[in-house]
This record gives sequence, structure tokens and C-alpha cells, in this order.
Amino acid sequence: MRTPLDLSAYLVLDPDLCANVGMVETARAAMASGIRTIQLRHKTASTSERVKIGRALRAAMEGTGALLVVNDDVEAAVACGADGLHVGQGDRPAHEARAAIGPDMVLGLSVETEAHARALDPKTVDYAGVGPVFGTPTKPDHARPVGMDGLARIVALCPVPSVAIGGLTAAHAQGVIAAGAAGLAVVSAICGQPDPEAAARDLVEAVKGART
Ligand code: TZP
Ligand code: MG
Repeated sequence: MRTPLDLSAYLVLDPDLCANVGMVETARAAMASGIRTIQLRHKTASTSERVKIGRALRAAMEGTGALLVVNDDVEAAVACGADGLHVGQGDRPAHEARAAIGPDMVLGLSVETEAHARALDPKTVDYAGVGPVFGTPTKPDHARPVGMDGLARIVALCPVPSVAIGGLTAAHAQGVIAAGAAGLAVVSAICGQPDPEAAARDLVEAVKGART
């Protein structure tokens, strides 16, 4: 039985943006404010480094009910006991990733176009990360931004719940929820903010407000 995933306010940890406080402390601050899904996205680390950080995050998340997702690295995701794996379109194909992680872990897939949404197999993938909605310096090689209108069109085609990503802040919660996404995934709106706990609270509250 797969653990249910809360996509409403999804934190993606970036080691460079979190350099001041660190990824584990940023995760703690975010969880204190109600963030329930946290992704470790560390592009330059080795698998063993990712496992080490993943285990530290796991320990910090113990008993909180929050879920840990690891970006791209199946081996690290399994070894650190993550709840899920997130793959991009250029990564290992989703059906291979699913075969490697087994039936119980959550699998997320980046969806950048309507064609990607149409091709997504809901028997394999649990959620779509749709974007980038806006251009963002956090991911310099990002695909063409889809905008809020594109987000709504792509989300409508996704056969699984979607979380929007790319250049988003709490101020976009209303628009993103109106576009049909289950929530917002953010990096720089929390990582590296002067007060990550307050920033996370703003996001969680904005999504709650947008839903009522
Ligand atoms: N995928 C699409 S955009 C992006 C990722 C990982 C980065 C989002 O970062 P930010 O700082 O929330 O714009
Ligand atoms: Mg990737």
C-alpha cells in the first residue's frame, strides 16, 4: 500500500540555496510550518553522499508524518529509506524507475508539455510535477515556461494529481489551485530565505486559503 502523498506545499531542497542553514535545518523549519513533502534534489552529489544526506533528513523527519522523495537517484532513494523517487523526462524512464523501486514507493514524474501529460501512465506514476510555470534561475537548464494558462491545460491532461513548479511563491497559490493543481512545489521561496519557517508558513497558509 503506497503512502498517501500531500502535494499541497512541497519543498524541494537545493544544497546551494540552503548553504547558510543547511538542508536538514531547512527541512525542520519547513516541517514545523506544516510542509508534508520534501524532495532531496542534489545534482552534484555522489550516490553515497545522497544516501548520507537522505538518512539525515529521514532521521529529522521521523515521527512527523512528512514524506521524503529523492530526485533521480533510485539507488540513493532505496538506500536511505525514502518514501518516493522523482524522475525527469531525461532521466531513467518511469516504467524502469517503477520496476527498480517496487510497488510501494511513490513515483513522481516531471511533465513539461501537453504531450508529456498525455504519455503519463497512471499505473506507473503517482504524481506529476508540472512546469516550469515561470522562468527560474534555480534551474538554469529548465524547459520553456508554460505560464498559468499552460499549467491549467497540462494539469487537465494529467491522469494523476499534479504539483506546479517553477518561479512560484505563496502569492501564486490562488492561481495554481484555480488551474487545477493539487499544490505548489518551491525551492527558492523557502531555501535560503532569511526565515525559512516563516516562508514555509506563508506558503502552507496561502494554499489553505486558496482551497477554501
Ligand atoms: N523543475 C522545474 S523548475 C525547478 C525545478 C526543479 C526549480 C524551481 O525552483 P524555484 O526556486 O522554486 O523557482
Ligand atoms: Mg532529473
